[in-house]
Amino acid sequence: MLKPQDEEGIALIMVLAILAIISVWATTSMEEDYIMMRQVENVADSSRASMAAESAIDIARMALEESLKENTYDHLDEMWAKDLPPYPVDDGQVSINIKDANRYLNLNDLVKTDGSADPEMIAIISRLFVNLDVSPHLVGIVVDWIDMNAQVQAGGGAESSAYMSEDYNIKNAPMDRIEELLLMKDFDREIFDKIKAFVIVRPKTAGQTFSKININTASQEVLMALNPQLNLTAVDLLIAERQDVPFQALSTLLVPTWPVPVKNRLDVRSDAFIVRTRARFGRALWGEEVWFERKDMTMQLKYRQRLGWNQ
Ligand SMILES: [Ca+2]
Repeated sequence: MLKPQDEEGIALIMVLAILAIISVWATTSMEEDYIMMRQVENVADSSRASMAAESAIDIARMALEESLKENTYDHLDEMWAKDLPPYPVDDGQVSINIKDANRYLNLNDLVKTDGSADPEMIAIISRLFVNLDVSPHLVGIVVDWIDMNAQVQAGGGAESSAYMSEDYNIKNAPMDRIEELLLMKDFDREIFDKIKAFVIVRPKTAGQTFSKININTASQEVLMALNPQLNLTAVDLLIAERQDVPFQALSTLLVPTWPVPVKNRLDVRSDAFIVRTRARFGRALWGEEVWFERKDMTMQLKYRQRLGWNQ
């Protein structure tokens, strides 16, 4: 049986113990409150960043639709094409970058709609690769990755047997992402980095056998790959010419120097645009990539995706 003073003693110990527990709880709670405050701040920053990115997309769409009203051709001197520095908003900043998809060569065009290889596009991409110091046998590897048959391309290709040691199979279907190149035989990051500024991956436009290349926006490298009859000097001359006055119709293009089949692939306007927005508020960074496709006088959103930190 406990004596009264013992009971007091125990009561005191219990009070002390409870106090200790409370003080530990209070300290962690203060830390949690601080973490909570940081979290609230982060959430506020990231929602501001996502809203800023959202507005940037709207602004990009307006700029693109405005340019549709102005003329029937697209060129690098138009408002949408200008590279603007990041724009300050409150204590954050937003940037918009718009590129037309028609300045790039579409790798999916290496294979026709019937699933067979397109020799003309193979020649174009091979010229691009050679000019970029990339082995042209890699073109055959891309063709085999996309085409539905299991026949290895002459001059170097790779069908399913080349991927036996991988934990994935050959695709035998159009590419969905440019990064698929990194899965293909003999490709590596260095080659990918050399070519990524000149090629794109997109589905074929309905009713078209290939994506058109805009002669007003295509780079020197793409123009040289397109036309085997134009050397560097001639392409630079063409670029200087379009800087003075953009091509408004294909008929104004120097007809004799362009082989007709290649000319069929050209246009003076673009039908798709890639918008990249980045917004930074506090610790939050929000990036998005959006595809717009021209439909009559409007821009239709085809897809949007969030960008990673390093994209
Ligand atoms: Ca194949």
